[in-house]
Amino acid sequence: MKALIIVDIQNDFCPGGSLAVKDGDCVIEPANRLIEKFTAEDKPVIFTRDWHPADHASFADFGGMWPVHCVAGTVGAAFHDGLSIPVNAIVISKAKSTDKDAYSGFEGTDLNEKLQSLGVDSIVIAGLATDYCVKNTALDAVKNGYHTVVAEDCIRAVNVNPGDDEKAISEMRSSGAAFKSVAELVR
Ligand code: VGL
Ligand code: ZN
Repeated sequence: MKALIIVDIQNDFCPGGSLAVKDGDCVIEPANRLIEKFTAEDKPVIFTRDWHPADHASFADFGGMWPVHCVAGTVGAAFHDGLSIPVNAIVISKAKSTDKDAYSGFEGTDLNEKLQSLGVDSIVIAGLATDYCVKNTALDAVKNGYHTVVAEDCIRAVNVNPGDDEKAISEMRSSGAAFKSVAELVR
C-alpha cells in the first residue's frame, strides 16, 4: 500500500508566519492535487505538524536557533486554511517535548506503527521544509525500509544558508529516495 505524507503545511511556515519559508504557500495547490488523488484511491493520507510547547528548546529564547513557531494550539501551528484535509486524515504531531527537537515525522511518534498497521510499504512525501522536516522524514522513511518518493515540485526550503535546498535534495537522493513531479504522481 502506498501512503502520502504531507509535512508541516502550517501557518507559521507560510508567508506571514513566524518562520515563513519563501513561497511556502506554493506547495498548497500541488499538495491538494496529491491529497485528492490518494483520497480517491482510498490510500492513507498523513499530515505531520510541528507542535511545540511555548518554551521549546528550539526557540532562540531557550537556546535554540529558531524564532517561536508552531506553538501547540495557536493559529501559527494550525494547518494552512487552503489545505484540503480529508475527514479520515491521520495527523501526527511532533517535537512536543520541551527539551528535544524532532524534524522527522518518525521521531518520537507512532508514525511507523501506524504505517505498518495500514500495510504501507511505499511513501510519497511533500511539504515544508525541504531542508529540515521533509529531509529528515524522507531519510527516516528510507531507513525504515519504505520505498520513498519526494514530490520535487511540492517542497520549499528555509535556506538558512543559500544552497541548503540543493544539499538536502542530494542527501535525500543519495540515501535512496526518488524524486518525481506531482504531474507524474497523479497520473
Ligand atoms: C521545521 C524548522 C524548525 C520544518 C520545523 O518543519 O521543516 N523547520 N521546525
Ligand atoms: Zn519546529
